[in-house]
Amino acid sequence: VNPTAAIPDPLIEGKIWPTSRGFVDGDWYIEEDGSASRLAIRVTGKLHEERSPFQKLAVFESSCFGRFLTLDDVVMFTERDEAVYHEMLVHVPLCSMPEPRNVLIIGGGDAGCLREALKHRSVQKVVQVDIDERVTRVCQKFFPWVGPAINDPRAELIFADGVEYVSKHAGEFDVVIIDSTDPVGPAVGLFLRDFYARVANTLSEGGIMTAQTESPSWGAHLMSAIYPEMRAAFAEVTAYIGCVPSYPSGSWSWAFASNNRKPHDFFDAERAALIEKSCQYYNSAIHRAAFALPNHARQALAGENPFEHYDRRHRQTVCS
Ligand code: AG3
Repeated sequence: VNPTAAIPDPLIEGKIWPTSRGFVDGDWYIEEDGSASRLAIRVTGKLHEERSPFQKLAVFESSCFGRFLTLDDVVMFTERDEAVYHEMLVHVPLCSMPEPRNVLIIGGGDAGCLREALKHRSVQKVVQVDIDERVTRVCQKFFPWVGPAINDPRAELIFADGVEYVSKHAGEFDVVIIDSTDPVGPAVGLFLRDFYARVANTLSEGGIMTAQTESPSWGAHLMSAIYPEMRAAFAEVTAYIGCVPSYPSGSWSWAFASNNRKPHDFFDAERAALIEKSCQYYNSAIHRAAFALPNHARQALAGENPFEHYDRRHRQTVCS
């Protein structure tokens, strides 16, 4: 008898194990991951909460992480370490090509990626397509970078379904950045081969897609499901990693995918040296080093879950 047989395919069924889910307990915001572990942030208050047509939004205040945004009770970013995530998602692809001009961001309503992309002088247009306008409006009120970024003349904000948008803009973008939530519920579509094939289609010759792809340690089961989907649509797919302390396990991964460019084919060291002056995390050495992957991450990229033994044991304990 295979006790895990009843567990549906995580990505296709949209039922991921484990899922992150947060709640407030006294002074603590607690995010529980698949009933296996918890991340806790001491909060000093809740600044905002609302339900948009798409999701629940909340903004908390904390002394140590600053303000943070949650969507459907999952931490999207904290002021303390959002720069790590956004810099890595944006500067790695942009510094990997000579003159990036047109950039597309799918998701990213908080304008963190937008802010970073606008740092590149060759960039003429950044289109941000988030389905939920309320994310941008709420972030505009609580986070200082949003106003300047969305008012930049090179920024174009579209509030619509990213999947539909990429279906209609073939060959228009040098870089496409997927700044999504976790692969649960409505976001699952942003992790499937159909979507990636459409993204590949929006890229210009030599174009690059980057995407957030969960934790290589705690989310290895997710990575092992995501990367084969990506490889179905792109010739070159690899991952790079970094440290985002407020995400589950703290170690995080992003995908680098292209049909005709590999990570180290080109690196604009001069531009990186300029950009890194305004960065919290990104620099030339990090750019190169981030592609060095531990063996368990290589395994996940190949579609295997290196921690399957623990995950299965936990599923048996919690799901039965
Ligand atoms: N995107 C969400 C990354 C996933 C975080 N997952 C989690 N905490 N379980 C962040 C959007 C920021 N622009």
